[in-house]
Amino acid sequence: DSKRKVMTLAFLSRDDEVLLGLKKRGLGEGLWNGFGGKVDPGEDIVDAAVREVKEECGLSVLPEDMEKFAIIHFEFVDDPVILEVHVFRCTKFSGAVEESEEMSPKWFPRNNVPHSQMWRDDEVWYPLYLSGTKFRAYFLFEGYTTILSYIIRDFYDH
Ligand code: 8OG
Repeated sequence: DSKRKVMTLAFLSRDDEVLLGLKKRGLGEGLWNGFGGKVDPGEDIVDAAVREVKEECGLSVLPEDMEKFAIIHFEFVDDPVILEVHVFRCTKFSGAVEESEEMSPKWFPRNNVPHSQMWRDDEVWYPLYLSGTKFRAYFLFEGYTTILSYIIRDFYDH
């Protein structure tokens, strides 16, 4: 299915803080987000998540410490491409936080992230991340700021 783009997104946390990056270019520019990007052809999704975290914020995560908690599909009106985003939580990592060309990283209190400067859908599902719930979701966007409809269900439902 050539119209499906598989992507990763990882949230690293320590104590009561979560590391977000201010995106400096491309999709989501000007927004705070976890770290991630496109999975390369033939690349394992977890390996891609590890690679993107390293590239974008300098931290190293072992593949077994990438805990998948969500798969979110995004569709945009008048765009045939469906984004399939695999979302991970990590509490174990090593190295030092470094700014990259793509992201400017900063620790935030986990309970107080800047929702007005994040993707609109995050406000809907971020509480599930905080509570440790696994889920699947689908969001239909018009442009990049209007959610027309969405569905959230248990991770293990089909
Ligand atoms: O390759 P690039 O850096 O452009 O990848 C985009 C990143 O943004 C990737 O990690 C997936 C993530 N992303 C979306 N849509 C949304 C969204 O609606 N919310 C959040 N939190 N992240 C998103 O592509």
